[in-house]
Amino acid sequence: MRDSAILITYDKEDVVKEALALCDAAGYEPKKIIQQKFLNRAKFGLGEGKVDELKELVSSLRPDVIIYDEILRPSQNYNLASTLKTKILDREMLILEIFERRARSSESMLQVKLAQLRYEMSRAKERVRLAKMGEQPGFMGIGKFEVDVYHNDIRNRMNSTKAKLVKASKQRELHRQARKRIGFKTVSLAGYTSAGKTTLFNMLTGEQKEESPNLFTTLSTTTRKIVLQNLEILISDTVGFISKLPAYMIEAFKSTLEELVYTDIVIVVIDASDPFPELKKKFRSCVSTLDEIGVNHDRIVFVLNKSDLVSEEEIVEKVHLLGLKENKKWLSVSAATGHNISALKDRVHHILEDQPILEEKKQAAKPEIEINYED
Ligand SMILES: Nc1nc2c(ncn2[C@@H]2O[C@H](COP(=O)(O)OP(=O)(O)OP(=O)(O)O)[C@@H](O)[C@H]2O)c(=O)[nH]1
Ligand SMILES: [Mg+2]
Repeated sequence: MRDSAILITYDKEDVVKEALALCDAAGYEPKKIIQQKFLNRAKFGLGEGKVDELKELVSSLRPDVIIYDEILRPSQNYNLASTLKTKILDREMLILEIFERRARSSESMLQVKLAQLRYEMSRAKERVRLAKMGEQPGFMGIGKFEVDVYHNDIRNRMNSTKAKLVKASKQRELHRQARKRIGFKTVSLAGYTSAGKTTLFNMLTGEQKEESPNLFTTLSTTTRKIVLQNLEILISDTVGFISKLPAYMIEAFKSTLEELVYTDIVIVVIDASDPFPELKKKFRSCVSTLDEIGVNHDRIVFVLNKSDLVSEEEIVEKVHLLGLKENKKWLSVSAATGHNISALKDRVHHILEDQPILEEKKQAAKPEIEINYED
């Protein structure tokens, strides 16, 4: 049976929809949704009047958790939890729980663990601060000395997890170099969660990786070889993005996301069937995540997916509103029906075919000694 929840979120339709999808993916069943204009008030996140209302709701519904669709500071979380006597999951913790449920590969499990430790660490720091101020002396029934021990323990566990991740990252680096030596070109699929990356990946490779309406279906990268005309290329499916993904989570998933920096083409998959405000929000969140990782815009191709659900005119209009029209770097496809997939393959082939020449030119322009050094 699913744990029951009260969901507190914003009063915007697309935000509620995403919050419900997150609850679903984490295995919670909201019994009641509370929509608010502001969720970032100082003491509780919510206004105090609303907290009183919540108290009554909690005593009648007795939810297992309260899901708070915003990032709460540790003190706000503490205030809410102690007033409502119920576990509070904020947006960060909820996303972490989903990642934990879905992680399969040893690397993604390590990444989730590191993200959880970072989350714990930020909380621990606040608790140490409160303990030192004497505001929360009985933190977990322990005193200041033990709080420091706890703090150090998290730090040690973080360091050992990081060391393991560094090893995994070096392994990836070796793979990348090997692929480069063989001369494979690489293409990666990126984009907001549920945009259809895996469906497109399956369509392009003939694979049958899990695709579903759930958020964060894919957490680890899968790579397959495909042949486009005369060119052998490696194509990778990657973890999806979401708005308000905390920086430390991007950090934890860095070695996976790093693939996007070294890949020849990044195909950013966009769900063209989303209403425009939602589409724009997701688009922005993708572009800023890619910027944060350091992906060069020149290597991005935007794919407006799910063209079977919307008219071509509507797609063109949305693309125009996103400001993509001018650079001709987009294509509409349907990963479900196969519409325009061959055009996408042609586009990818065309870009990749041109690239070796560019690279050779660049190398030829370098002084000889530098080439020797690089070898
Ligand atoms: N109608 C339609 N549905 C699609 C299309 N592409 C994907 N979908 C559906 O969209 C949902 C999400 O697809 P996925 O391929 O799992 O999305 P994803 O981007 O890999 O998502 P994550 O792995 O969670 O990041 C699934 O229910 C797919 O069946 C499409 O072209 N048309
Ligand atoms: Mg996927």
